[in-house]
Amino acid sequence: MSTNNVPEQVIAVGVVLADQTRRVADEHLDELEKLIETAGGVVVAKILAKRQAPDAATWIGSGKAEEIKRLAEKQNVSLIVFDDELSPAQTRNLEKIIDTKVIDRSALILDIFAGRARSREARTQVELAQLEYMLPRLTRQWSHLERQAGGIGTRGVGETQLEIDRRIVRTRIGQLKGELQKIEQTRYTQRKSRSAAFTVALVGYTNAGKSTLFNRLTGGSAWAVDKLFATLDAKSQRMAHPMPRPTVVTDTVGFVRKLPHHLVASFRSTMEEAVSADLVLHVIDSAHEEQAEVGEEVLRDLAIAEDRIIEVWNKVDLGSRGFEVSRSRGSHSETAQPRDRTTSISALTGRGIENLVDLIRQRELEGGEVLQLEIPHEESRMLAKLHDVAEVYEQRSADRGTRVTAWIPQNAIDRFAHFSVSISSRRAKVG
Ligand SMILES: Nc1nc2c(ncn2[C@@H]2O[C@H](COP(=O)(O)OP(=O)(O)OP(=O)(O)O)[C@@H](O)[C@H]2O)c(=O)[nH]1
Ligand SMILES: [Mg+2]
Repeated sequence: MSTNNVPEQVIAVGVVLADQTRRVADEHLDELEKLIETAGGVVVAKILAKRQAPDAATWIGSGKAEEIKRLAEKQNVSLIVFDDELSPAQTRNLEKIIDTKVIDRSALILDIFAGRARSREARTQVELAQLEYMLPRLTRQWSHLERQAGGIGTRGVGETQLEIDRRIVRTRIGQLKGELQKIEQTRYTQRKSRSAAFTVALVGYTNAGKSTLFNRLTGGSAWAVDKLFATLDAKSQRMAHPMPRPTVVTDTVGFVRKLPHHLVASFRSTMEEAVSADLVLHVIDSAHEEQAEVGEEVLRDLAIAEDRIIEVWNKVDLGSRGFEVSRSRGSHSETAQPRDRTTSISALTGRGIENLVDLIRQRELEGGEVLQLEIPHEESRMLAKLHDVAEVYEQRSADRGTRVTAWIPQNAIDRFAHFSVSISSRRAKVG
């Protein structure tokens, strides 16, 4: 938004419709303010317009727009940001009345993403989303010019230019889509060739504490700050705690209410990849219970089975609310095998982390069994195979063979079961 060091003065505008409560509208406007700050602006006024229904031409009504114009002049404001998505015509009408640049929440979020994207993939995704957002709005500058130049005679030229512009944008969109496909393909191949590590993805609302938790689990140094969309690139690292299996944790882009749908479409493959993890930790800020729904919706939309998700209520150091919430929400498990689907932590202080790590350990072991085997010396090929597919915890040579304690994935158990020297305990476990 601002390129120099002087922050832009901004007015944030929201609407309370008849079926909405003031509290929710205020919350949304506070979040918009945070987004504006993240983009480098300073909010000098927040305006909530009460309406039965949005105004077709100006969204907030022309009277309210006039009011904003006066305020903008007085406060030296250079940008008006609307919390709701405006149509290209509404933006145009509002700019005409207020005589100041007007953007909506989508444009603001795209701007933040554009400023933050680092990897080639993220940059490509953001540019694609920006161009898709821009395409239907291209008429804008030209309609201004057309009016200035005076209709007859100039109109044809303007339209031709507009068509050229549109064609350039469409061509670029096509190129970007092709590039993304290639990047995805490479990533897919890399993933397939990676070792059979257990994967854990951290997902959740922006600012919930995903990167803070990521750093705690991996000993890493992801950027964790009180800003929205601090993380734009999925980042993976080995778990630092001793685990039953090699474990890789992935930090991801946060969600936000009313995320521009072009952006959602662009980032979908990254999200899909992240949530193809063995386990998804849905990180929720306990002080913002309402944000949990946004995350749940995204997870539902990505078709993640509920039993692959653990709800992690974070920031419990700020109050005890998270504990109560997680208890009441987690109690109604529908599967035959009820298990811990929710836990509370403070990623900042470390409270509850050991418990969470234990939950992850439990999940890692679920897909197989820990067995004690004795593999005869003449079957050394089987021992090599075991090392390929299993996690070997202990191994020592005995008289007749090699004694091994290992976690073996379910689909390989049949091949090794007859070497087992702990059949009884295994039966007990299965039963
Ligand atoms: N009090 C408290 N603050 C926390 C806790 N966990 C994270 N925070 C703070 O919350 C802010 C956001 O944390 P991040 O880890 O960057 O959040 P994120 O989910 O990665 O956010 P995005 O990358 O923007 O989506 C930072 O200022 C953290 O210090 C916690 O358990 N307690
Ligand atoms: Mg982050």
